[in-house]
Amino acid sequence: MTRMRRIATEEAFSVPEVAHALRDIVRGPSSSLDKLLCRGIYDAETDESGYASMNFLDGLLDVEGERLRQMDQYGVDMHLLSLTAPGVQMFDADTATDLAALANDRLAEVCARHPTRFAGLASFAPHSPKRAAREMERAMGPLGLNGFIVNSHTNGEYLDDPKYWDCLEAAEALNACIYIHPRAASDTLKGPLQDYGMDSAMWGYGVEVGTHMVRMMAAGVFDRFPKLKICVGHMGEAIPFWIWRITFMNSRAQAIGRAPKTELTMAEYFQRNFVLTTSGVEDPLALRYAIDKVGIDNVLWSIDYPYQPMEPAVAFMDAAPVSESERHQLYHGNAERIFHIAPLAD
Ligand code: 1DF
Ligand code: MN
Repeated sequence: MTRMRRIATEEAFSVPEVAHALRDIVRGPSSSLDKLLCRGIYDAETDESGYASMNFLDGLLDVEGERLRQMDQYGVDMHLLSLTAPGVQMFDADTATDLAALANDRLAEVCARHPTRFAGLASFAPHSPKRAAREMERAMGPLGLNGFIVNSHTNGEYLDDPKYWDCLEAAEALNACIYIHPRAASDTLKGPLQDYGMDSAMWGYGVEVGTHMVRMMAAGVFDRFPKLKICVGHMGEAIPFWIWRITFMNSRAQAIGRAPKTELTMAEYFQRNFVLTTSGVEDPLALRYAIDKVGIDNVLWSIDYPYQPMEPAVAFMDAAPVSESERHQLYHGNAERIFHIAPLAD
């Protein structure tokens, strides 16, 4: 008897070139809320958030050292790596396009060196959508990567905006899932999220990505791209809990002309077009609820390393109140299907 394969699906990394470019951004004039956290990670001397003391940068830049050692120690077979938030979306479109390609090259190299230990989600620059679509084809073709990552808004705009639809069209055509990961709330959303440490993972990230998801569903994006798959972390960014009310209120808004007509209900889009991962929500009741709400085929395990420690994420899923066949799907079956990861030979 071998133990169950464990594939973690929201695992962050970076490369020195992107880290340096983010340090330049935090020293520049931008007033974006992402600067708070990015200072803590990339420019420790100017940190005002306290993040610097967590020393995330070492964990992000390391893939084949300490990370792999911990994966061995805790029985984590594979990390599905993605360039950490905010990815390339704070850079101008040309820089973002170049750095996405560079990060994707590095990612493909590390996956090729360790084909059973690492898979990867490719970055792209939404603000140059035509070039992004070509990079997406390169990533799923010659680079052999496994899907895409985008860090929510780009310059305060969301993927319901048709200017980004080349990217959605490419993902759908490639049968490749887009993981919408958080970044700090856009300038137009950030106001009351800036105090008490609420800006990032405690609350702001979920507000940002949940808003993004509802915008896409309510805009009818999935009528245009019915086969598009979107993955979100953090047990669905609270949407599983809200979806009944979102559905009810959206149908009312449609009836009185406040929302566009859509072919399906919000609940139907959520069921058909979204999958979710457990990152950073190690609550057995929330897991059970999410599975019962969206179906066992649509929930995947993740750690969110290095922002969350590996050992408790494994302990959580080992002990979760699910059947053994459900645990198989959570730990690897769904990840293999959604992210084109070869199953292990029996
Ligand atoms: C944090 C959390 C940072 C997540 C992240 O990337 C991140 C954090 C900069 O705790 O500040 O990916 N997360 O996904 O929850
Ligand atoms: Mn994360």
